[in-house]
Amino acid sequence: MLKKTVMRWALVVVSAVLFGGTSIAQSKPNVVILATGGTIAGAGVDVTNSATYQAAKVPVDKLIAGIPQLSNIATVRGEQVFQIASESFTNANLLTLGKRVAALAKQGDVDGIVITHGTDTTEETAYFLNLVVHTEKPIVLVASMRPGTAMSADGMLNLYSAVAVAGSKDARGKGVLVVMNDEINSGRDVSKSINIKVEAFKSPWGPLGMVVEGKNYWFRKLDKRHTMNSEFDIEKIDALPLVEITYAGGNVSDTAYRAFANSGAKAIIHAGPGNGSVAGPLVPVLQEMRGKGIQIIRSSHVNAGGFVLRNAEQPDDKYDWIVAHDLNPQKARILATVALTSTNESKELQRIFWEY
Ligand code: DAS
Repeated sequence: MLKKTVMRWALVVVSAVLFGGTSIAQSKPNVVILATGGTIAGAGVDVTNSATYQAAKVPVDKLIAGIPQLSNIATVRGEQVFQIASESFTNANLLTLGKRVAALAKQGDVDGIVITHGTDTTEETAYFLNLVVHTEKPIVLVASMRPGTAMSADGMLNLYSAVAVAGSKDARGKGVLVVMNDEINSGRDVSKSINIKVEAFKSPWGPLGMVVEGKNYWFRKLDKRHTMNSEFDIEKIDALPLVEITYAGGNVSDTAYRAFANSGAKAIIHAGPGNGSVAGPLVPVLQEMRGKGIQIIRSSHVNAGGFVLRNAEQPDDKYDWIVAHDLNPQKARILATVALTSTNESKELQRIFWEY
């Protein structure tokens, strides 16, 4: 009888270890939530206010207290890094946040990091961290389209899902991630594609996976260089150069380009229509800027994602211009900002735009 009991228990322990049993084999991961503000910390006057509210009001401890189920999937603690709407993010904010993330990622008692953020510039912060933080640990940005005070608020489930992904071993080494609306997107690819739906964040090449009831389902990996495989390291960056974006459509003038050049911009992202096209009268102006040592980077502001190739409609080789590949203008600004901390050589910069 005793022998049978021992055998049964041994089977239970082995199966728990092999198949991820809940109580015996697994201890909960340690996840740190860095709060920066945004709608996920927003508050409206009435439950019907899904679009009228103030961002960056609710502190991180209240966000955590609002989801007691977090303690079932991770040991969570919060830090309030900023409390701002993300359209107000500056390069200084990126540096501060990047250095805090890198420091936490080196701690043995941290298994994953969640960053609550405004939706407006999540795509920029996520790409920046993807470029400069050297860690395999999951770094997950999360936001919401509706404040927590509204009916059918999306922030609670987004934050629960983000903590689940950040605490997952199978999310390691995939680069910085953005979890929104059940999808897991790459911080490199994803951008806010519409400003009024909960299904707002899209990657032109599709999500990396899904997270449903705290479980991850992966479909692909990011091919571009990131995190551990990046040549850029936040621990060696203490200042970020000024890179500006000019938005060009019909009837474009040279006013903004000249103003940015005079303000000390090291690079100008030309957010052009179509294939990052440059209006005829603007070509000599950009050549003049390039002659002054300012890098000219052609990107496209087409909605579903541009794909700017060298020498397709503009003689980039002849003008010594750079193309932003598939990066939208705001992502091109982030990459140019980081790349210019290590080189101002056009061929090197173009290599970086192909690789990251
Ligand atoms: N202003 C927006 C921001 O902070 C609110 C939001 O959507 O998060 O990005």
